[in-house]
Amino acid sequence: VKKLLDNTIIAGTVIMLILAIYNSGIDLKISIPKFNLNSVLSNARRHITYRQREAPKEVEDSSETFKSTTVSFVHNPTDTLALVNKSYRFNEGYVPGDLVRVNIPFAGSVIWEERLMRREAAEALEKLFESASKQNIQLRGISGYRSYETQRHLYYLTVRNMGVEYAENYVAYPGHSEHQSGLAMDLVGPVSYSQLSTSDFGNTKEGKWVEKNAHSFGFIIRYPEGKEKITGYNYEPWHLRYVGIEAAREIKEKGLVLEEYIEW
Ligand code: DAL
Ligand code: ZN
Repeated sequence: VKKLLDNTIIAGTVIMLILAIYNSGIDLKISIPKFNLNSVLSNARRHITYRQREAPKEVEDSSETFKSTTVSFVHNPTDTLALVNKSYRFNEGYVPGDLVRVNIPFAGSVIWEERLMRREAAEALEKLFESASKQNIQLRGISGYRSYETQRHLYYLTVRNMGVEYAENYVAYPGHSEHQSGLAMDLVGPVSYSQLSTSDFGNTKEGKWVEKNAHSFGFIIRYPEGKEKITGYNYEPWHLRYVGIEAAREIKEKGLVLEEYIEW
């Protein structure tokens, strides 16, 4: 009995030590998020919401835009300049082959999948965050890679909660989202960690910093103000799309959107 007790005490001490290191933020050179029960529970809830609700076929078919738009498959899905929009879509099973966990701070309730991006984009975004942080700009990621299925549920939930018109202006139809490319990330600033992004982000000091500096790291504000007719979406100051430094610089200098740059 004494031996059993001793072993239990030793095992308990080891576990407590591991938990203490885990929560202390000591850099063990492995990327494990700090344990946060609220965040874990909220992720689990969100995941269950996504998985349990079956988006009925009628909801997907309710979109007038998609009934009237000619849709083709994305020509070059793995290219950093791949054009994904209301006219070009990924097939249902497309998953980028080089998704990695992005090592940046995330807003609390972000599911595991949405913490991923393609390697090149992830590395570029980490550099952007590093530079922002040095200038006292506190950003958080809220949504990176989204599978077809996640997008389908997001679209469905948005239609259900906000109506079809709102959904069409802000949420891509499944298969049509840049988030499926693994090259996009939505950001928030410290005032809205727990909220969804709003167009107000563009007026915050974090939003202004992103607008001014994103191109230096290869990112563009994909849905700018004034280009709604071309992009098909309302202004989204929070949605960054990785295109590489050269393209991002040119797009910014010439005031283009990706559709115009690719045709140009
Ligand atoms: N918010 C963008 C359009 C998306 O859902 O991909
Ligand atoms: Zn987005």
